[in-house]
Amino acid sequence: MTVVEIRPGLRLYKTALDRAAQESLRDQVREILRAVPLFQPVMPRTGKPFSVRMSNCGPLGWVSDRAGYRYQPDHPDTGQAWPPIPETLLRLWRDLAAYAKAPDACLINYYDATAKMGAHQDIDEQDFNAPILSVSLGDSCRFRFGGDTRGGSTQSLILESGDVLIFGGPARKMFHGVDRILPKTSTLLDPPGRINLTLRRAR
Ligand code: MD3
Ligand code: FE
Repeated sequence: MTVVEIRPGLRLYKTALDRAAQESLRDQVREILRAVPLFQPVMPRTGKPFSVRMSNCGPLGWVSDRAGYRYQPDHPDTGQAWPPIPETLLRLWRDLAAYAKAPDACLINYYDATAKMGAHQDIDEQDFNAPILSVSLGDSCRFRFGGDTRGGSTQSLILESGDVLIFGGPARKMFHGVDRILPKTSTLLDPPGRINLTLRRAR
């Protein structure tokens, strides 16, 4: 594992998870998704669907529907409580995030080859002192990030399967998104695509 400080508060751990650890985490996510299947979030007010499908684990999960963005304890379609966060992820948080409190939310994003995520800030949480930890599995993507206002200069980097990114301190409220998935760059997932797991403190 090699660590790169991209900018203050933004650290990239290349291959924090080796292939065996990625396979194990993939299998745990597959089990979680049997209990709480991917749902199709839509934009508040307009109802326009996201191209990314989502689910969650942990005490709270992030959802988006016509009523707005929020954290809630259960699946928006079935009412099923979110399953616990896998131990592998909690260990990454303990080892890399350097934050006293455990995460209370883990968003699971699934991207097929055509999915992307527009530039946004993560500001639905109550505790901005807590960092956010993100784990990538499957196909690589081009991740884009900028400053704390929309429309300034941006940088991009390629995230690969097993990479972990941590956003804290001055990087916590930066704009970011996923430009595109790079198809056929990984054999980890079947069906192919990319899974991103994001650990947060919502409350
Ligand atoms: C920077 N997910 O779920 S992960 C998200 O790859 C999200 O699925 C992207 O943005 C994905 O909200 C990017 C990296 C990430 C996550 C949270 C952040 C970057 C962040 C919070 C603050 C700043
Ligand atoms: Fe985000």
